[in-house]
Amino acid sequence: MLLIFIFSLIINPYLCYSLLSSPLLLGEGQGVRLNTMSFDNRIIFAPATMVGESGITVIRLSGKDTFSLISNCLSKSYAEFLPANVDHYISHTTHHGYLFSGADFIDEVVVTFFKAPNSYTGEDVAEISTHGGSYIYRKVSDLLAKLGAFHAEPGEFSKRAYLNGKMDLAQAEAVADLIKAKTEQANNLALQQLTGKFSKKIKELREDLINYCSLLELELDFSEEGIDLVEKDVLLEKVNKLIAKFDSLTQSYESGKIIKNGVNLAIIGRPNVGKSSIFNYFLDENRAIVSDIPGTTRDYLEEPLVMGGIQFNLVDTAGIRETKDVIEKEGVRRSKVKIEEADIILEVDDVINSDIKVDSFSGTNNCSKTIKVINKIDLMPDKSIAALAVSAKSGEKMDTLEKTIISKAKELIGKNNQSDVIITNERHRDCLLKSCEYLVNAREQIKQGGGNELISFEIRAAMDSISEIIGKTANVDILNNIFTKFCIGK
Ligand SMILES: Nc1nc2c(ncn2[C@@H]2O[C@H](COP(=O)(O)OP(=O)(O)OP(=O)(O)O)[C@@H](O)[C@H]2O)c(=O)[nH]1
Ligand SMILES: [Mg+2]
Repeated sequence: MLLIFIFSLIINPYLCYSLLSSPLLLGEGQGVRLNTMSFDNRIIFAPATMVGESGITVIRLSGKDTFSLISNCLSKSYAEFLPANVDHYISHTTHHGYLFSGADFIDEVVVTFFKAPNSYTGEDVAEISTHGGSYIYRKVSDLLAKLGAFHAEPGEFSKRAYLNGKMDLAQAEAVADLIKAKTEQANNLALQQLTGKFSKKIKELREDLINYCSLLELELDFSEEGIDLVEKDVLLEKVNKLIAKFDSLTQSYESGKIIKNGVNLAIIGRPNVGKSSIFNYFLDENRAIVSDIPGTTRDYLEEPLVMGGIQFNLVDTAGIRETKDVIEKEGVRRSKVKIEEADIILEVDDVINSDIKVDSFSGTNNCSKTIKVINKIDLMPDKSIAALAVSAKSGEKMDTLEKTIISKAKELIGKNNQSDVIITNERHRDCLLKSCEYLVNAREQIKQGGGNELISFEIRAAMDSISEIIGKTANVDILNNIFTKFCIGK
């Protein structure tokens, strides 16, 4: 057995090489395999900062002939167009100049040059800093279009970075996550993905799969000689371990999605108990209408909120009661949808009628995701109430309620977080699930004494699915779906 192991180790590098250069797989530094991608050389441009009343606007250009385009509009003098020596500019240097459209002076600018391949996209990139303001942006935008550049699509710079091998697909997705991050935790997760920690984990799992495939297929080549390279018991154990790893990664998505998208916190309860008052208290503004008329909130309201470093989506719902009013009925129906979507439910009652239970809908009472709270404690002279009791009006005990919500959210985030790397992306979770299904099939094949071809087929399929995460295999639809969600200019 030991000899076989050593033998397999010796020949593995060759096998890995031959597998990696096969049409199915691509190894490091070999770019990406794309089904129908056509990669254009147009110069693209977009604002990289918000356009409007601001100090400056940065306009980013990328593409093969970017520098010659700049040389057609950047002047050393503002009195007349004296072309700047763009060809002599060194990469990563910034140059002051004047933008001209023909003989018309447009703006005094600073341009930073990044020469391919040492740029974000891997192409020649220029970033023009103009004065802020939408009029100037429009003038510069018209000028660039006149000189042959095209408005970039959302995420087109990052897409080019990916296609030019500057980052893998998971890293490109992390760029969008980083921009959208509103809390330190979300920011850290995006950074973990951007710096390649997550991709490294995926590559390690992929390497394991490649190695198992290699051995199985090599054994097939030696089948006539009757050489056994793979002990099926050992392989079964390894596949079991891999399935466990995939499971724990997949489960981490439950935490990851909450960190990235926020904890859905729904405030529910009978009409008039003070749900909207609690909602306004947490937001510190009169966002929802509050009145003593039961049934004031008709449609739900949703607002983002950060508490204790955690992102929440705070939802105020219509008071739940039996009603014949068609509009209120619809409000109640929508509230119930929001209750279903909630990660944490704040079930509110008040001291006036706290014996009346909110049980006209199913599945929320006594559930671990529910926090029960009694409002309007200020109206009660005897405050020896057992439950968590607050006053949205006076603010009494509202800090205790906030702490309770934060600790419940932390519990929720920590619950499925046993993996050293956390998944935050639904696409990655789906690829892992698919990959895991193939591994389970492979396990069945091994158990039933299936041939190497069948086991190897399943493992290869598992490998293909996991490769999609980092974009080793990807088709144009997947890429479009990913990059169109980016903002313009990134
Ligand atoms: N005394 C007292 N009154 C409160 C408190 N919180 C809310 N109220 C009053 O209770 C009434 C109802 O408050 P809302 O916040 O509109 O109640 P709601 O649960 O959103 O009601 P609906 O939208 O109708 O379901 C208003 O008159 C509030 O001023 C509180 O802590 N103490
Ligand atoms: Mg309300």
